[in-house]
Amino acid sequence: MTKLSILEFPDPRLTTVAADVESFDESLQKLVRDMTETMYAAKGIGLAATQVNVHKRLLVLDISENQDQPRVYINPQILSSSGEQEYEEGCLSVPGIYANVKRAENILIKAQDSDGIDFEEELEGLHAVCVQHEMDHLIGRLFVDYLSPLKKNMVKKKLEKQRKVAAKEAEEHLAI
Ligand code: QAP
Ligand code: CO
Repeated sequence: MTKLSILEFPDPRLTTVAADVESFDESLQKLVRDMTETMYAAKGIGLAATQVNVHKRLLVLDISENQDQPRVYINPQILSSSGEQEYEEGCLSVPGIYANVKRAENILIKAQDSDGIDFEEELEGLHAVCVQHEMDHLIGRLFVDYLSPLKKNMVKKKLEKQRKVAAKEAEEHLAI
């Protein structure tokens, strides 16, 4: 298995709109395994293909407490939604940043599994938030896009600063 690298905001590749998955072949199975491993290694609960620079409509998630219930949604579609909930979201592509986002409370979703078999699911709560967040990635949207332009710019600055500090620390480490 391969750990994939995760694109970070404001990388323009994160704004790419993904295309439908058409072949459910061995390379798709490997991508699902690699994405799941990458999500677990990064301590995430959800990951969309866009985040690993693969512009196909699939996402993986695991919202279980023991991180032992991986799920995959291929070519997901929301058939209906209702209600509203607000959740403090984060994102592996926006590390260290959290903000409240309002989304539907309940969704009815249709997707395919890794064999290309159609299924429908009714989701609520965190599971519904996670699928909506990951489906946004597939159309090039991030949770920070729901913030005001001012706040979004502050997020950009904070990430630049974090990366600068991390680079400097790595350099000092080498010098010792
Ligand atoms: C999306 O997010 C999500 O900043 C998945 O330093 C978020 O897995 C769905 C993470 C909230 C539902 C509710 C973020 C890990 C993971 C960070 C994630 C970080 C380390 C985020
Ligand atoms: Co995300």
